[in-house]
Amino acid sequence: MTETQNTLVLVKPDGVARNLIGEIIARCEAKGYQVTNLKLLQPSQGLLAAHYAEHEGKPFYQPLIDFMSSGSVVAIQLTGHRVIEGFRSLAGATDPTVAAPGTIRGDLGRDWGLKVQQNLVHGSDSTESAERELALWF
Ligand code: D4T
Repeated sequence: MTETQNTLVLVKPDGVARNLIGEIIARCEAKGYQVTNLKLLQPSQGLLAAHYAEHEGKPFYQPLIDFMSSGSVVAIQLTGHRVIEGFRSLAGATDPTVAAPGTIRGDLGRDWGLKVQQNLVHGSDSTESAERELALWF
């Protein structure tokens, strides 16, 4: 039997502004994952810089930081076997235009013609990222 995993899910400011917090959490719970920690916060520049350190220097970095600090974010610790991979699958591709129908980004997201994709959610991409990110946000 594999070990239970934890992942960090963020409902980004576009998801909060569009009143999709419940819809996004409902999809996680309907899949069978458990919400084991949750908070609504306005992330600081320092927290976002640490969270997105791997993207520093990329053309979408500053627009990404500006977007992520433009409103409230919901941080969720989601728990279950293979939840890191499972939530990435629920979220869909980074680019909401091509994210598969049935996924959060495919069903609820679109391109708004901005410098950064507003794609509703973040999900950790590995066990190392999940541990690092959960320690930052909780
Ligand atoms: P996050 O990290 O938010 O879950 O998204 P992904 O794992 O799907 O994507 P990412 O870390 O590669 O990118 C972080 C964030 O930047 C936006 N982005 C990304 C963008 O606007 N243009 C791009 O070309 C890329 C790669 C979207 C998500």
